[in-house]
Amino acid sequence: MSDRASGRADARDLFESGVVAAAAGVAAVAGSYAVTGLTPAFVAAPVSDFVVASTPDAVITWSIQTLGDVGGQLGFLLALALAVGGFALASAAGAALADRFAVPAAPVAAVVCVAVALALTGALVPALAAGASAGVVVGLASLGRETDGSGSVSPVAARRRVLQALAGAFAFGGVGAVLGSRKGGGISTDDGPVSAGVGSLLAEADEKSLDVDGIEPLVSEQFYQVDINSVDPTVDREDWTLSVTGAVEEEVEFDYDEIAGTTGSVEHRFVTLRCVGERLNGRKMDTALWTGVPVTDLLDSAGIDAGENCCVMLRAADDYFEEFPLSALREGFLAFEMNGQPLPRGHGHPVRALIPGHWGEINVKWLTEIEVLEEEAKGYWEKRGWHGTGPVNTVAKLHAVNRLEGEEIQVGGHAYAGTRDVRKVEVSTDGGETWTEATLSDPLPGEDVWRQWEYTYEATDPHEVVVRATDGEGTLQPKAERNPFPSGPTGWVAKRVEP
Ligand SMILES: Nc1nc2c(c(=O)[nH]1)N[C@H]1C(S)=C(S)[C@@H](COP(=O)(O)O)O[C@H]1N2
Ligand SMILES: [Mo]
Repeated sequence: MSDRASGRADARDLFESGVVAAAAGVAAVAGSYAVTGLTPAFVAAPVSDFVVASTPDAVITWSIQTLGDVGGQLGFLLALALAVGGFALASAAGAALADRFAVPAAPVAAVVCVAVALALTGALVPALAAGASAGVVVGLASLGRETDGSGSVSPVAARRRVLQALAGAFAFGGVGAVLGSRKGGGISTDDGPVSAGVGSLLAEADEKSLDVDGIEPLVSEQFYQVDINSVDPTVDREDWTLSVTGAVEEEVEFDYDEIAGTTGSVEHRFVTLRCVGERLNGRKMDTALWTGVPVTDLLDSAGIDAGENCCVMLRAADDYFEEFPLSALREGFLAFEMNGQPLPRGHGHPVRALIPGHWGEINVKWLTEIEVLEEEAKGYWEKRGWHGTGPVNTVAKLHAVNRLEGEEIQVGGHAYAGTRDVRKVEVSTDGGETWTEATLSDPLPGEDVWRQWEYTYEATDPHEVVVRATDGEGTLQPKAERNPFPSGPTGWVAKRVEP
């Protein structure tokens, strides 16, 4: 064989091996996902944590403000790609090793992939699935591996190897995606029956909801979700504990039954949450009916002298932590049900904190520890420059513009001012020159609940609609426009309407 020809054959070998390795990488990630779904045992989960941890804070802040949820999705795609690349390298290394010792490539590639997966997640069964899937793809590809006598694979056989490997990757990818997407992390999301107390409160919310197309009812149908990680922790109710530590007379620990079983103090509360990082007219503001217990009793049993302690640090199973005043926690609530169902995994199963009137970020999910502090410290987001531990800003959102009969136009949305409540919402249909009061939904029981607003008028020419809320203390929502970073968006929502 000429040098040129053998050079070409080498290049072809390299290309083939690359494709086979990439296919094995896809199969490994898919095989793991098939067993784990989107849980921490999925091989891409630690890779995703690593991507988040290595992204500069300024990039994350920029992404939150300009890309919104898409930023997190892009980050997770990057993590998936890195995981596929990592397992491609692992199976290529396995194949090279096998080649050197003249043993079959598939089992060696499988073993190397199992080792890598184990090192990433520590979970044996998904690691075995990742390794087996990669091994099968490498094995499929070597079925076509006859050589042409010179040590090189013939072009036809090479093409067959590549096609077999790709077919394997597609098959594993497809089956893995389907199987994995059915796993919910062990917490059932089926709607079971709700207690009588919850049922009548939900019915009340339904009745009080305004009849406006295009806005959420008073109890949200789709509750937003914000997490520091792409993959939520899976915390078992039976294994979960909550400890009260730090500057206390005696550290105490509670298990789930001790929290949820204290039937005497169980309450249902309507509570609205809003994320400090959302856009002014964004959708990260929602309301649910939560069932739980007041925090004060737990604090009292640990013995805290409120006078001497400034604040608390709440810690969670996803390594999230937020600090805020002890006085705010004293008003707080530990929720274990949402709209009459066990707290869903994405919202903090089994127990989360709800702190009245404050930005969403201190409403810590998957809560594991309440540490009482004598000196102030910074939480996860405050270390990154945010100021999101305080009370929410007042806002009126404009989410619906409906054309009714004739020249009638209906606009509507939600207004929220935390524990200050909403006194009125005003609408201008001439760009802010004149204002009219909108109809507000009747208040729901609770101290930290949004309202809906609605306004119907007639118009034939294009115009600008502006809305603004006034809180229960009589303070008008500030007009000055500010970005979400660092302490939440401000301004009045305005929208051009063309009848
Ligand atoms: N453990 C934990 N708690 C958390 C978060 C988190 O990433 N981890 N995100 C916080 C933020 S920024 C917000 S806005 C709310 C959102 O709650 P939700 O996802 O139930 O809507 O949860 C807060 N609690
Ligand atoms: Mo948030």
